[in-house]
Amino acid sequence: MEFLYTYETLKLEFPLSEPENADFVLLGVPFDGTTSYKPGTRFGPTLIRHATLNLESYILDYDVDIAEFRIADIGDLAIAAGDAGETIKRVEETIGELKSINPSALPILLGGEHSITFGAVKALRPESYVVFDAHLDLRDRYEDNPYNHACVARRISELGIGEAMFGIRSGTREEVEYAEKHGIPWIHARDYSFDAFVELVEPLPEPVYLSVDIDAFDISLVPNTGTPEAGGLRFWDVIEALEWLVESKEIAGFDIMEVGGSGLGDVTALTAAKLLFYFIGMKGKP
Ligand SMILES: [Mn+2]
Repeated sequence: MEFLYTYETLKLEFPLSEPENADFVLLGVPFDGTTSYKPGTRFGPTLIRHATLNLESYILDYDVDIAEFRIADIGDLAIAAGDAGETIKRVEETIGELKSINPSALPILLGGEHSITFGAVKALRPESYVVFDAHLDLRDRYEDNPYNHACVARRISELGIGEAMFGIRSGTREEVEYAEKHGIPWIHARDYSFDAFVELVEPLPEPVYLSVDIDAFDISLVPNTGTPEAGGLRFWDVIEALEWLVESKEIAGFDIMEVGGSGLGDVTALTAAKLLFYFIGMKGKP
């Protein structure tokens, strides 16, 4: 199976399925064209895949071996360098192509900056958007670009998709006012709890698109990301929330975004890879 905009890259080490009959389909999006502070998320997909070499495919907590699951990796998207709008369009088309050949596949994006999530959401048209992020990302424009990474939640909100945000500790007064006006609930990282997560997500309609901006985690876990912020969430807090979510709601798509770095074995990529394996394990367990 060939996709219009993808190319081969480093893949997971265990046997992989073809996209036509996979339950999980990975797509890397090595784009950091609008990154405003710390470049390098273009290397995120490669760094995450490489970091998985360090991990056991057997997940202790769930007694499952994800190497036995049907997982495909369709490689990396051929991005349009510096052009977030065109890259988002290619993501939308590629996810659309994938869903046309395998409607039951769960797409998993590895990024790459957060702006790209908009392409996946447009292709999948979920009812709700649940995001872990340090940032509100509700700006109308940033640096004159509506497709900047700081605007992704705003673009998604404008599609009429309900949102809930967790781990927030950065935004502008205008973004806070936009969230209030449009009824977008968000939980500050210092106020985060499992109960607060369930309370906000339970009423959301399905299916849900789940996005993890890696900067939601405490900065010590994810020092290499586009816009790092101190004071984030613990790893197990996010895993616990995701476990409840995959049990309780239909998931349309999942992504792990804003993973940066310039060297193999990077802490940020190791955090992202562990999250990836846990997500696949909890979603695929019988
Ligand atoms: Mn962020």
